[in-house]
Amino acid sequence: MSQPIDHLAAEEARHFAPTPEFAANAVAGPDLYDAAAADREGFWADQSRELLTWATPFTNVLDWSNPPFAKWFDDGELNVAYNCLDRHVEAGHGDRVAFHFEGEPGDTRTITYADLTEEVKRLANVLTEWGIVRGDRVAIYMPMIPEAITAILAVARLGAAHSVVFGGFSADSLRSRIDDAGAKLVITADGGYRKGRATALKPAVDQALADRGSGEQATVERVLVVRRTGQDVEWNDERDVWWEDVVPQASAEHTAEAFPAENPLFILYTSGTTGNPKGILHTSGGYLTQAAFTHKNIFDLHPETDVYWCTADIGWITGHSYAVYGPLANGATQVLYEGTPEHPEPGRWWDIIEKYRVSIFYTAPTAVRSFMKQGREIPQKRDLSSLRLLGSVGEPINPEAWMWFREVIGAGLTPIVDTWWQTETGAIMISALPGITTLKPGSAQVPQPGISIDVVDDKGESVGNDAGGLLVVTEPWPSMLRGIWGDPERFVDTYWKMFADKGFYFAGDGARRDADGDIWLLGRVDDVMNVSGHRLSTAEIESALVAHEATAEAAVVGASDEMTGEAVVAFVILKESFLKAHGAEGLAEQLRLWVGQQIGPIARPRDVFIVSELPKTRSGKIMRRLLRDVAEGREVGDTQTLADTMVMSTIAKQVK
Ligand code: 6R9
Repeated sequence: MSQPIDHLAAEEARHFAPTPEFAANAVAGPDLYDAAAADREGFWADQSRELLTWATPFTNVLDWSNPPFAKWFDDGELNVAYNCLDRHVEAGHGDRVAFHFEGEPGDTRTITYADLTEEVKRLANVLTEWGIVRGDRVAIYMPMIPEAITAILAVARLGAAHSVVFGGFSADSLRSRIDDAGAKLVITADGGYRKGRATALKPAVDQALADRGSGEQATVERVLVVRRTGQDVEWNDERDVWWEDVVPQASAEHTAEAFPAENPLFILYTSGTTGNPKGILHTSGGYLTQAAFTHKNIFDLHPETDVYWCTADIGWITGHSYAVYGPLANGATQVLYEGTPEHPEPGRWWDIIEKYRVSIFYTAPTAVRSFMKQGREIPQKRDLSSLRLLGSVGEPINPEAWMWFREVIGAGLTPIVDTWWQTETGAIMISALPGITTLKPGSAQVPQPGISIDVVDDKGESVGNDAGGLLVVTEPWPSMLRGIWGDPERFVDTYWKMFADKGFYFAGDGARRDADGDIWLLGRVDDVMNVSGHRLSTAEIESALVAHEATAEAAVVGASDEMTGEAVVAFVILKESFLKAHGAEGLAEQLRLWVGQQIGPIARPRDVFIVSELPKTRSGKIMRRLLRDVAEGREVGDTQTLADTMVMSTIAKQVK
């Protein structure tokens, strides 16, 4: 088979060139592409020198002598926290706001770069006293509060590695991550606020550290606890310490030591489709270079005037690279919000944008589609005129969701950057540059300057324009993962074996290039459906469904079928306004025919089920594997990573 994925959808005809005003003031110009094309490694070296402050300048750029184990800038030394904090204060920007914090109950704090630097220094002194040194691992299990940012940066400042575990994960998940990384310390809170309630975190930490069977070694010596909600907690006097009892008292003097560029910065666990979560390892100099570069250029950051808000939780890679490291390295002013978009009512995010005059807003398609479902009246009641750039990450954004985002949230004017990347890539790899690229709704568009991407067939041969295939990265990049913690073999097997002879990184995503060479993501290769020998992508059929006026969100899967091998089965959520006006009568059949008209009879779903929910991971990605179980009438598989475990029984009922 030469073409691993068929491409059926019609070309997107809507194109949006940057306005002359935007282009004239844009941070990134076409010279970036020229420089990177002329000398890729030299380009990254220049960017790194320009964007970061190195204590010991590097002379080596890339060491690729032992692929796939890369080293970037490896004879240089820097301190990552110094780059995010002290140097901005030294440059006279201490009074600039680093974070406008908004708690879910409505409490607020304004934290300047000077404040944050001081707080990180205090915590670094506490951790030093406790014996945390370069190379140690520290687990962070916290709500989205300023202390979480402080914790991340204090650990980085000491040259230790953090492992942030999303606060919504269970005690079991926390335990396996603490153990795999061999963490010495856990930083947590009594709890946090979500959906109008105080949720608990400390009990999960207690449980994760308790009841160890024989032979199990607990590596954790101390637990540092922020008092956020004031709820009662169990206390272990030998192990647990309140933040407020030690951090405010600690000295605010602390000199950042420089560490080698390849010093581990963090481990972040990501669950693949099979097996245990993988501890993705990122290091310092290359990671920070690409995080800062992409943040500045893709989000067109003007640090003196912009207010930037990335809605991702710090428990995900997007939170690491675009709510902590990239923006802070660039001296940006950010919004940090603790809670959910629906509390106390569905307009909370828009209230926050209005209140802080947010100018750059980075979120996920799942959020956009849930706003589409609720209706445009909610955002239209707020003043969103401060917005000048929107971003999307996490899944393909369907063209209709893209249009809605631009029209309803972006006043029909703002550019949208659809950014493709992964935990493993560390930073954005494919995206428009907003002052240069003519935007196409639904396409992630172009590799970033200095990034080499291709779409290939199973043999690793380029499929060329206007064809579908597998997305690969063909050259090492600065923020690439350096491995899987403790498992080099799995690192090689998972990402590099598929195209070993070519030395390509296999991302696991399907993609196609259109006639102009722009890249469209087609979904995970594991989710591709084989219907009568045609290999269909999830993204194209889902986008066709979302293009119908009734649909807010859709997921399709392949279910085994006697006639066709596999058949397309669709699960659709309707817009509330449509339901009210028309009801769902006859709609399933209409949607079947609609897909047939939009992209051809081969893609027409065998079944369309109207449902009220879709199964999603906690970071908002649709879990099609579980829908496949429903579609094939099987018992639903492992639902541990679901945000809401009740969803599957709701869907099962609606399908019957
Ligand atoms: C950053 C992040 C990575 C996977 C990736 C792909 C999907 C992310 C996307 C996108 C289409 C985009 N993905 N961004 N698909 N368009 N703009 O999400 O990291 O959680 O590791 O997920 O997410 O399938 O391979 P991570």
